[in-house]
Amino acid sequence: MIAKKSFPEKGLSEDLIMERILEAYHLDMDFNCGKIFGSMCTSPLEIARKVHGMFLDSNLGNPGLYEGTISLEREVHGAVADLINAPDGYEAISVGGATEGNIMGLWKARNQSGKRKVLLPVSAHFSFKKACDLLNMEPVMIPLGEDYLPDLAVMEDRLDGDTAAVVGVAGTTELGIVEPIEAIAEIAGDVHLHVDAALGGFTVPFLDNSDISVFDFSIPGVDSLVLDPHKMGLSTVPLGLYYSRDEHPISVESPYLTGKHQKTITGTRTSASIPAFWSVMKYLGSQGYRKILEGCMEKTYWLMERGVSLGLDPVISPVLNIVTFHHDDPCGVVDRMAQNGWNISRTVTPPGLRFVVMPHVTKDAIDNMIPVLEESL
Ligand code: 0PR
Repeated sequence: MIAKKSFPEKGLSEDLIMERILEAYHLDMDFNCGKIFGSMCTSPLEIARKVHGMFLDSNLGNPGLYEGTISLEREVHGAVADLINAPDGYEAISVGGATEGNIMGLWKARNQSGKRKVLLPVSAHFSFKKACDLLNMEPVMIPLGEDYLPDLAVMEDRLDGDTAAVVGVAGTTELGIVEPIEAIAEIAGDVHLHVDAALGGFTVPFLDNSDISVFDFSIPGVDSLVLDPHKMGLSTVPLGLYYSRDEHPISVESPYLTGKHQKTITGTRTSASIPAFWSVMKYLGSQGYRKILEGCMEKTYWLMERGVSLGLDPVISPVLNIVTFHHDDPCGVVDRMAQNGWNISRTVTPPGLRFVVMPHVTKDAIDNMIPVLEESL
């Protein structure tokens, strides 16, 4: 527990405030320090920072006051709908990130089916555990095969008349695998299929790799999908985009506000990050994203090679910008690295060391990290 301190009685001068603020600011790790390998977020583009700062007042929980933000939101929703092949009649909702989007998808599935079981590959992000708990749904875990893909035979076997939803992941948190959504859709049949494309949404469309399977609404069985501008969308936190194939059926009336109803879980909600992302999208275009991702993939393979030269064994050949090496004591390595100021993360299935090669990870940063990793193994 944090000790109680008296709430400030008298105001302080700006100078005194900034002294303490700067002290705290410099304690935070900076993406450009070259030591962050465990984050799926990155330093937002300069234009995103600038625009985000301009829209601090905006609150789409009360949309009638923010016509400008809404107009940019519509453009974002439309353009991203094109990126993920959303069908006519789709609905898009800006959310705080994939956690919220995953809850929205399962919420829709539960209410429409009146059922509670969710088939969840072991690879699925822990946010689904929150979703199931909140929605009183029952996760039915689907094991992974030797290739770390969901065991489709088991999935088929577990799907029954009580199943509300099936989940597939495009860009798994631990390995960056794009699961075979098309095959999962075939198994799901009429059951709601929710795709978590938090990472894959802004990577797969920009990779020229025909080996990566399709994950989006071009598969008729995909009912809902979330993707995160605040990850490889390279914009500011927090922003996720939730898409539903048809109208999202859940809303409550919001009588005191300018909007007639709210569909989001949060009331006052993420807003400045929408114009910020609009700017990034316009600034980079597909070409810009492609180029940045190409750089990330080159560095990903470089990091893999350097790891292999230390005797580490990559779990898979990287598909997206994540390298994971098998390791028996990942917690120990992560802790030893952290003691020296380096941030890497661990995986559970299988136990391993995970490196996320976001745009802030430079080749020099990799070269500087490798000797520290060697000492920490
Ligand atoms: N789905 C997938 C596939 C994810 O990888 C994540 C987050 C989520 C959903 C949840 O997204 P939000 O946290 O945006 O709601 N995965 C990252 C991870 O666990 C989250 C993260 C982000 C971790 C930034 C560290 C960090 O610095 O690695």
